[in-house]
Amino acid sequence: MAKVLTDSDVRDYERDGFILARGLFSTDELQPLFDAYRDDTTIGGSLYGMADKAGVAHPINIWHELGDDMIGLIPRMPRMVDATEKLFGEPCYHWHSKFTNKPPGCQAKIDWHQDYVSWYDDGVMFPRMLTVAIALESTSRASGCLQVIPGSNHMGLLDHDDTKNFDRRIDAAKKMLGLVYCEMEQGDAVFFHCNTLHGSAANRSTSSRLMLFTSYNAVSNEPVQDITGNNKWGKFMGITPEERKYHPLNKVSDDVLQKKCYQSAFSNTPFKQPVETPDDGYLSAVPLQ
Ligand SMILES: O=C(O)CCC(=O)C(=O)O
Repeated sequence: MAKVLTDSDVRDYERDGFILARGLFSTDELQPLFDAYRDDTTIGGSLYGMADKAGVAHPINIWHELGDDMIGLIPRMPRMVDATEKLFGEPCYHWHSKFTNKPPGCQAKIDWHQDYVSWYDDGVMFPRMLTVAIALESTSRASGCLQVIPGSNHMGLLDHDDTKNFDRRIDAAKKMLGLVYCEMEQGDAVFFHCNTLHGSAANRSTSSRLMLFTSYNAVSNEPVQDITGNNKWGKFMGITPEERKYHPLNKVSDDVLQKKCYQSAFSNTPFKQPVETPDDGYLSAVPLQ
């Protein structure tokens, strides 16, 4: 097992709802992915926009199937999977992954939210899910780094649709619990619980802010198929209830990036497209230029 997290890290994660894993990947491992993204700005034409509450979009690409290109290998590497399983205390499977980018000067914010609000709607019973956010380049407060509210994982699932009180709760949570700006170097990562409140601000810098997010579910927590809600976010991401079911995660060796055991960065991955856009503005899929 790749020794990424210690028992004390697990305790910190349980208390704070996140753990910062500095240098989870090396620059040598990730730079080819960053270069490929920068060289193909449409990502094979798959880019679409996710708008914030103000209707301003930032580019995202989502995938579910994990193949043998870089973005199919990363979610299957022991340092990701073993660490997640140590935090869960049980086996996990891949839920989905995505790039989120904020080009230089991008005014889009990621509004405060808990990821579990969307996965609850997919029919998941327990918040035994997490995301690993990997910095593909350095990210600062100026470029709109990820922000988390430590300890908010203990608040339970908030009603995101009760917007007035939701905003008040966020303000109160910030006052009571504080706010952490996850400024990171390329290769650093944050593991965060699906009920941890998080978001990010506009990019006021002259650099982009490219991140890779991989989410996992505990194997015991497969969605219950007849309570899939309206699968609103699943439709937005183009992921079907069938794809949300447990499927084995075929781990690869931890040196696959180092040894460049891939043909391409992402050209073998079938990216998803929204099949339906919910009418609440902040989830609308905005086509990008
Ligand atoms: O890119 C970010 O800053 C956050 C993204 C995020 O929270 C999400 O996609 O759920």
